[in-house]
Amino acid sequence: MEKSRIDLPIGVTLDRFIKSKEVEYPSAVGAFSQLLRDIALAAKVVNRELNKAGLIDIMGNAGNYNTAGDEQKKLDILANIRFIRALSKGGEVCGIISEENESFIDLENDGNYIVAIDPLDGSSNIDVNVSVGTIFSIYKRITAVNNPLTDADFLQKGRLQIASGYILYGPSSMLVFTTGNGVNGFTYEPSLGEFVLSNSNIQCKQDGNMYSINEGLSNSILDPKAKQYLQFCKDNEYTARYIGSLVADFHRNLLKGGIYLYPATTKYPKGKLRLMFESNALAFVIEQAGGKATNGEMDILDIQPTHIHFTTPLYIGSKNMVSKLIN
Ligand code: P6P
Repeated sequence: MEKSRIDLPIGVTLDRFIKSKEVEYPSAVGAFSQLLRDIALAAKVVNRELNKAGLIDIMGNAGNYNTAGDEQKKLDILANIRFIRALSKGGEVCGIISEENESFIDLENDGNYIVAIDPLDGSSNIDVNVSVGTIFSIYKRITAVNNPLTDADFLQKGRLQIASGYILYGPSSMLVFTTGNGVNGFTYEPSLGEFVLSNSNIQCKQDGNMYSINEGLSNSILDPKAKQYLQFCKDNEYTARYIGSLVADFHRNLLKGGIYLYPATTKYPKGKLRLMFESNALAFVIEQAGGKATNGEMDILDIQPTHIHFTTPLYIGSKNMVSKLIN
């Protein structure tokens, strides 16, 4: 039976939106709703710290590197702590993987949900006050309750996500997520301390003329399809827009139409972007909004990860633009 879809008015709070979705999914238990609230709470805390980062000593490098070899910023570590603490407290989450942690975290509880998170993506931009983001995926646990978690709980295909989304910390901060029934965007209203529905049922334009790629990589691209498509964009005088923060580039392309490309290169022959912490979450969102996400050979959501820091080439955005690149 078609689920009765409740369309809520712009301006409704995230809490009321989540409550209304519980009504739409009678089988939904409150735990999942509480998990979304926990993510939103951590986002508010990180947003507050980012807004005053220039005034207290939390800018700059932390002096170490994460598993992927990225230099960690102090705010990377701070955001990681905030989200892991928020997700650990509620009891709904039994396991976490983070871009900032080498291996998985087993919270040793009877929670039903697994969370994969990139606590602060694009952090190289923080010190120059450019938008950054948090990216998250939510999966169901595989291992039966009261058993220790295994790699299988975390190495799930993106197609198995039950929810995913991102927080964009920009001129205004937004939470955009899907639970598999469309994509909705909430703008943070600091005076209320609330995320408020601002973009209902977001649909990605099937076509566009904006492309996002690090042009400096042009000569080191390994994928001929990506090289040909890049030339096609230039021959057709498309607009190049590359912020260096995936969440910011993705969000603009989601709302205006466009494509983001990070192909395999001589420096990153398997691709730079992480499947579990960046690509899967955004691929679920873009597909729910009518767009497409691929590694050039297959849909991102169908890739089977072999380790939690698995990387992949990523082409994501307007369906016709991505289809043109791969065909
Ligand atoms: P490059 C940030 O490290 C990130 O993961 C994405 O947010 C961003 O789009 C990309 O890498 C930037 O990579 O090689 O262009 O600096």
